[in-house]
Amino acid sequence: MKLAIMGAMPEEIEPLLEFFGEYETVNYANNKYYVVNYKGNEIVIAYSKIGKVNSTITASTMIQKFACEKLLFSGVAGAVCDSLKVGDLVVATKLAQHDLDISAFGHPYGFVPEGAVYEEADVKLIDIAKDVAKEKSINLKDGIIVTGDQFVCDIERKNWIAKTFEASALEMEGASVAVTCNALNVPFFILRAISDAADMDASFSFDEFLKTSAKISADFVLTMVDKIIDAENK
Ligand code: 4EZ
Repeated sequence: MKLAIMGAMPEEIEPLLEFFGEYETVNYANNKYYVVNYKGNEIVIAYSKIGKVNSTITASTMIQKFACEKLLFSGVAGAVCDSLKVGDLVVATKLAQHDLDISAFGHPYGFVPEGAVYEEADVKLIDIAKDVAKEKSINLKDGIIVTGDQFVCDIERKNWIAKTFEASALEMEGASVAVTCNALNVPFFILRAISDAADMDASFSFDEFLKTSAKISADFVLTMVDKIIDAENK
């Protein structure tokens, strides 16, 4: 089978490339796609660059050009609930765009006509993640992850987002990847390790913990890959 694993920043996919070691590099649409052969399966790895537009291009390319049948996202996020601390893993049950706003017309935040506020992630992939977490005694939380084209480092904005979307964490790519995958009928999974608390210290915390948290997320996704392949070949 063909599997996509994406991140937004180089740091988010470096542990993956290091693990697989050998890959072919394909240049396409202003980006690089790293193609790995793993146990007879093709795994396409890429970092999209930050934000909703870039992540949409990458997810779409992985599906439409590289024919990936499932997509996993690995990266870091800001926590917007008290129970998530730096280094904690959170998997998205569903995702929304917190900066999408046509509320002037009476629509809910995150909604546009013919769309939906929330995009749901694949339940089977979430179940595989929960199995992995249980086996390895890793504390994996699930929750709503929200996405917008802004690095949130303001307590008022953070609290508004948390309340409006019942969110656990926020970042800048998940919901756009979700919209893309659901439109193209490709099961997806969004995992994030916390790097900061989206408050006034967020940029410092992010700089300090980007690498370590990105590795926590990437390592977890790697442990899922074998299980996903096994489930596929059953
Ligand atoms: C976006 N990513 C941050 C990119 C920051 C700096 C050069 C995750 C993230 C995030 N996004 C971690 N913490 C965040 C926060 N507080 N707000 C938004 O996906 C680029």
